[in-house]
Amino acid sequence: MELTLFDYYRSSASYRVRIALNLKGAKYDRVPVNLLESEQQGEAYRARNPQGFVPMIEAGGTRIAQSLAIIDWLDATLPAPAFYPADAEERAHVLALALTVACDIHPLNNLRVLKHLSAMGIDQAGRDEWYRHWVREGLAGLEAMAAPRAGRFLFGDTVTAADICLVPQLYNARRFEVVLDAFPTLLRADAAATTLEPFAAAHPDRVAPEAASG
Ligand SMILES: N[C@@H](CCC(=O)N[C@@H](CS)C(=O)NCC(=O)O)C(=O)O
Repeated sequence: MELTLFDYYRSSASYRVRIALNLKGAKYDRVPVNLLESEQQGEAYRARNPQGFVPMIEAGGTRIAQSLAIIDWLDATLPAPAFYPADAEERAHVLALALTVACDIHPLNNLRVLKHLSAMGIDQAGRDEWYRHWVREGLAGLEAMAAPRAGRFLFGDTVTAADICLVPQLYNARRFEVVLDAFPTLLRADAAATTLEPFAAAHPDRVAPEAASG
């Protein structure tokens, strides 16, 4: 099946989907949507994804938005390696970790939110403080939730959807110079995951427009 991913190299929700596609060994084409030029708001893109967000994937005649929906669809379509444990309670735990990033941390720091803070007169220092505050608070919760059951990765010794969400969030946190020392479990899982080629190949530096043009 032909897969076309509409994404932006630095978008952490897009980064999640690139990791997931690579883990499944899926071949896909990328169509970059430049968020800094507001292409996600343009008529052409909104005709494909009315919400005006990346990522979005086209698979045959189907379009799927929302990174966790895409990841779930990939998991149902290409079963190995599974992104969630088979046990129902363990699955719920992994999903809770993933949702902590995707629903509680990331949306507060989305581009449109930061732009709106700016429109309300909040300066760069204020926006940075907003960003760091919510990331620190969110990661503290994630650390406490994950630590008792973490192994090499965020849950046990196998990569799950939780790691797929964690790595892009920490990438983002580092860009905004959030101090991460208080989160040893998260740092351990991040270090283990980022050595794996499916994660490394999804990194923004590897897919940046400059990387593509050599
Ligand atoms: N819940 C969505 C969030 C998608 C999202 O927020 N994408 C960001 C980039 S990481 C975006 O397109 N932002 C555009 C904007 O804020 O205008 C998902 O997981 O796919």
